[in-house]
Amino acid sequence: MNPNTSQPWSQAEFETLLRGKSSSYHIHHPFHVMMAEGKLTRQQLQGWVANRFYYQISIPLKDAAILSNCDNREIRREWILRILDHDGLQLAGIHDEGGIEAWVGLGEAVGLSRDDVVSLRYVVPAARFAVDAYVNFARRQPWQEAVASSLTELFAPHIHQQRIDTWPTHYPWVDAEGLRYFKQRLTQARRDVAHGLHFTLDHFSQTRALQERALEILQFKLDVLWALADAIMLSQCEIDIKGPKP
Ligand code: AHQ
Repeated sequence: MNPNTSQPWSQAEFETLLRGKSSSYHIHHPFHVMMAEGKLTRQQLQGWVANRFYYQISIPLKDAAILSNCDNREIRREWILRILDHDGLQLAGIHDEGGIEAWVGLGEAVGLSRDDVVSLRYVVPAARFAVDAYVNFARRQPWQEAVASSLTELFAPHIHQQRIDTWPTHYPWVDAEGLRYFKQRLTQARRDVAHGLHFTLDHFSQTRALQERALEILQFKLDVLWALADAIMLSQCEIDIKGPKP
């Protein structure tokens, strides 16, 4: 590692530092650990799906904010695919329902109604605040910073695969069709990360200060995902408040 704090790290060192933040990824959050170990109740799993829907429908708004701020046509041509992945498309004979529709299907697979999911009635305030912090970051910050914030997806294939591997055993009552979203993200996330990482390594390696800013941005987004899991766990776990009953 370059000991000179004014010189940029090499791109390989910089990538290692970005990937090194995996320890803060929400796969390690107690709620997701409980999920992977089969310890969630039906209601807790339903609560997670219903609250995460707000994150899913917010991703295209976040990506549209990046597009609206981005003056680079090559970047926009790649980035627009992310919106289509979630919103779906009907073009030249191709019909893709999209990830948001697949998440509604996940909701129905865990026993929620379509209206339970799309109405957002079960989304708790702290979950909204965490997600809105991410969307507003993308709206207000330079598009290059919003690109860097998407790199939590460096770690996403692992958590999607974990759900694909563990839910059938731990939650056999969930209709397997509902896992479609996780399966399609395995390839989409890898494509997104290849693009976002290449840009981030290149753009932010101009100076050490920019590289350190990219690490700070990635930590912000890791904290968004962690706070979202906090909100869901708090809303879904019985809290036995000691002391005199109100
Ligand atoms: O389903 C997810 C998704 O579409 C995205 C887009 C990307 C971004 O632009 O920030 N991040 C992301 C993530 C998705 N799913 C999360 C999960 O745990 O299911 C993981 C999340 C991410 O790692 O950022």
